[in-house]
Amino acid sequence: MADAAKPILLSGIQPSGQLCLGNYLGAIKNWVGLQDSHDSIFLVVDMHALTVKQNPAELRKRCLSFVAQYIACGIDPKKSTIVIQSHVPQHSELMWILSSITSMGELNRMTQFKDKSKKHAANINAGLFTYPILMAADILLYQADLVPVGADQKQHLELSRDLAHRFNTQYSDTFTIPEPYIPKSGARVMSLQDPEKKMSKSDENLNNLITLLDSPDVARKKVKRAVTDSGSEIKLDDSRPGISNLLQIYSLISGNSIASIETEFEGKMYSDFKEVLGNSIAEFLTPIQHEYNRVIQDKSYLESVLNQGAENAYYRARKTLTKVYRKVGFISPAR
Ligand code: ATP
Ligand code: LTN
Repeated sequence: MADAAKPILLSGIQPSGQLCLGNYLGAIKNWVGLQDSHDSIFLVVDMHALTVKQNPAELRKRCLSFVAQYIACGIDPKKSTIVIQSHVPQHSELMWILSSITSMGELNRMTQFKDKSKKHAANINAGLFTYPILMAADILLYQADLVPVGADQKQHLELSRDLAHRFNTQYSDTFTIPEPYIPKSGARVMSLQDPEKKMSKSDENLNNLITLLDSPDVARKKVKRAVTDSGSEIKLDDSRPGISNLLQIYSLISGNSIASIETEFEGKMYSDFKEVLGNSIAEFLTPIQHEYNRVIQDKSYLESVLNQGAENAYYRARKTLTKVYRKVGFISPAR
């Protein structure tokens, strides 16, 4: 698993809502593609999820379900480390150290904080504000070289890089400066009903997203209901975000280029295109769901994946944190 010759890759997803096509196309698809060439760590970031109100029983269930979905999408626990964030206490310990070198101004600029504060106006908690520091800790703790994420995480990654650089300069070389990996297409899949905003797994309107566990029929229906624009041409066009989004999704799922899809559907109607797209999404989801249903029932297998993941991650995290504590001037505890 930990292979010194390979660059280190790390990413994570919050167990809030249901994993959706946006999460898959923006992040998980690339995790799968990169796991052979990288020493990879994939987190289920349950501590991040607490920044929005959660039902404890559901959160617990969802964490396990996310692990099973990672595996069903093609993450192989024999090649990669899958970890639940709260299983490794060093994440919050490193966060505290990094908090002292992060300025309020830097956090104030984060657009996700602004967006989420608007969305959860009754619960603008300190965790929501300091969340990007925890994300930086997740990454720097494992000395990650590469972080595959969707476009919405670019700003958080820049902060992680700045903090790594700042710590290295203030003390001495300690952290690897992580590189973002943001795909050229798929980095921003848009909502089906409101294609001006991104598809988001915790959207209350489930018609806005296709989840990885939607039945084929539900997925087809959601595609059918998706907002398209006035006009009838099936063409990529910035002024028509609805059809452009569907085209991009189809291109990513089918592997066909946008140009070849435009040719395929020349002179056809939106409804023809939506039918083909709905079927291709259903076809894409079926084997994932089949594998998910197998894995989620095998509790002892999931437990062993998580135990192994936590053990491996803990060892690596402790190594970094020991170094960090020494550099900032903490005395090692007496044994
Ligand atoms: P939430 O609605 O709970 O905030 P989210 O769907 O925005 O969730 P995150 O947990 O914030 O998902 O992100 C997980 C990963 O999926 C990140 O790498 C993020 O960039 C990526 N991602 C999220 N939404 C999209 C999207 N619409 N298109 C592409 N990538 C996305
Ligand atoms: N902030 C991310 C989730 C996340 C993450 C990470 C992504 C938490 N820690 C470390 C990459 C690396 C989000 O998607 N909202």
